[in-house]
Amino acid sequence: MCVSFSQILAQTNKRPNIIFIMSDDHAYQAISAYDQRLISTPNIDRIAKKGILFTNASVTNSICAPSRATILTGKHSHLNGKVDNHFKFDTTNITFPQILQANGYQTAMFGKLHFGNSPKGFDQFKILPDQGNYYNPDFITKNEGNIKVNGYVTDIITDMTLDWLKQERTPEKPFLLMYLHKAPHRSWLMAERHLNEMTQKTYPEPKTLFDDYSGRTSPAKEAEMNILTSMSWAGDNKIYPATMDSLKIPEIGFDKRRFAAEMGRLTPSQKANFDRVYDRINAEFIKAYPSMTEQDKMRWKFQRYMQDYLGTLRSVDENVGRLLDYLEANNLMENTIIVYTSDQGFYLGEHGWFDKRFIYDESFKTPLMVSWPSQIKAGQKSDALVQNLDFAQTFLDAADIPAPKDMQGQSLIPLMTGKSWKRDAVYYHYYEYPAEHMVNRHYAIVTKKYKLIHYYFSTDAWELIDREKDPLELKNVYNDPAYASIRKTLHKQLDALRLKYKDNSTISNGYIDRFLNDAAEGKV
Ligand code: SGN
Ligand code: CA
Repeated sequence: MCVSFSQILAQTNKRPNIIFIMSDDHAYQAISAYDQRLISTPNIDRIAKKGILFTNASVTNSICAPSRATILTGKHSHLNGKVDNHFKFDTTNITFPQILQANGYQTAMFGKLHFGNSPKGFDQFKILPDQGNYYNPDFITKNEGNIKVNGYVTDIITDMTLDWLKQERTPEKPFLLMYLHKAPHRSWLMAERHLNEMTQKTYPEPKTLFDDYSGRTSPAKEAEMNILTSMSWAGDNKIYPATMDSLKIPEIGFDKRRFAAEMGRLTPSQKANFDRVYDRINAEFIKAYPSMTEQDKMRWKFQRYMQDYLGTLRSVDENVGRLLDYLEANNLMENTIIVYTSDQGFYLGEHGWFDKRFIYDESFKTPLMVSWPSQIKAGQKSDALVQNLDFAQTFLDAADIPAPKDMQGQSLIPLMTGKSWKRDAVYYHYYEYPAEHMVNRHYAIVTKKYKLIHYYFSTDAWELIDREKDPLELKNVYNDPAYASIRKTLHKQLDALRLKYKDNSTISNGYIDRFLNDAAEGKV
């Protein structure tokens, strides 16, 4: 006899708790469950060991707030309206937390949302305004107004999360807890306790650190996210303004202003700890700089970038461990779905880049692991083409609540519990251009074997990437006669996918007019 999932739920008579852990800009290359070259993340890896690790998870639009909007609504950006970071989320959208709350779930959110407004459907929230700050951050809270909390953001968000579990959770109800880190977002300020250790390490360079972008159409070369030419000395690499002045290094980007804004938040004792470490780095740099070639500078900046970026992840991993320890000690693992993911991936020097936005793997793909010991077998790995679009329906399915018909994802529950699940291709659309980092607009179809990408707006260019033969994604084979037939097939599939997801726009939602208006008013 075949027993359905809802029958199993009815038998156990207990809907699962859901803990959604998301970091901001966490590259899968920086999780040891995926890749051991850069950092060890034993606590995050615990989730993969207890459940399932996805090696082909991706986002529909690789940028922060749009990814979050897709997660909450289960809809692509062009339908939920949040196509970019600049404009507020449209709160007339129905989100899965609202549906869970209406169906008896207790709901809470702590950390970064980045919507420009407060979330609906939460019994409790404490969120960072906009991007938030690493040190002594402000929070917008549901019940206490705006507050400032002293300390380090990753520790504070975890404290809030644990306090809620200990003091506010109603044990009779299932809960949804969204635990959303700011780290490892730019400008990468790590906790004081990791400064000394993490600034003395050296890291292996990615194979494509010196990519010259010659094998692709113009957007890769035109983007402003190359570590050598777009990463700022002060704000990112922590080269102090006095050092820059003495060496006559020209500013890149926002540089000194952003640097001053972040550093200005530190207490004198925090500042002293930073100075102890960064003074040493500045002194070394002053000696080395005069004889550095451009290649040396790239290498030096890459190392500084990795030290600070990975430094912020040390506390994410420690704090995820604190949460998991609490859940284990309080018998809350068995029937709790725990997700660890990021709002998108990130370039850690691949193609010479930092940041995200592009559809090339390191930003298009995102880490994803899920545990739910009572339902999901431990130690699994899946290369299925799953997306952030699927979370809403997955959670509603787990709670046995029908999803609204206009959600566009697919529940991952059958896939994770060994039932049949199928998807041949996913759709991607990035819009935020012209804007910081200057990544042209593009939409694409991605299968396990190929990517067919259309860059439009300030250009009109197609790329075809053979993912199996060219895993580093260096060569556009769109005009190679050997790919004529696959190109034709992919074009057809892309047209069908755009129809299925109802995306017939290229210039979406008057975005460009709003952007230009804001630019004219000095808001961008
Ligand atoms: C900030 C960063 C950018 C980053 C965007 C979006 N610049 O503007 O490098 O791409 O956020 O990031 S900074 O100089 O202010 O650090 S997102 O994760 O919110 O989408
Ligand atoms: Ca992000």
